[in-house]
Amino acid sequence: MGIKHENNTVLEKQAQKLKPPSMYQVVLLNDDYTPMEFVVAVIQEHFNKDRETAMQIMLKVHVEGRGVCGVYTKDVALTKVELVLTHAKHAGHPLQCVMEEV
Ligand code: TYC
Repeated sequence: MGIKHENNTVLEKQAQKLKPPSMYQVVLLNDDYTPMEFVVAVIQEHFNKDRETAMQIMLKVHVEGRGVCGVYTKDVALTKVELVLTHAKHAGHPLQCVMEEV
């Protein structure tokens, strides 16, 4: 197109490389054993939600089987999943958490 600057070629190549990162939603799964209060605390602590929002997400998971807690870049989502699973395991609860590309 009509860009006349002598650096035009370099600028175009840089612009073409700048794709937004793939995003991943972190999803909590329901089970019959993890206490509701523990799930609410996990959502508050790991996904930076207030108590009311955390309660809504927990109840959605309880009723529908799954619920999105947040959407992050791949490395952040993976870290969230690992931290939640470690937290649940140490507390002796079977809570499951997965990530899915949006
Ligand atoms: N279903 C659990 C119960 O009745 C509560 C629960 C909610 C468990 C959300 C997991 O991701 C979950 N105690």
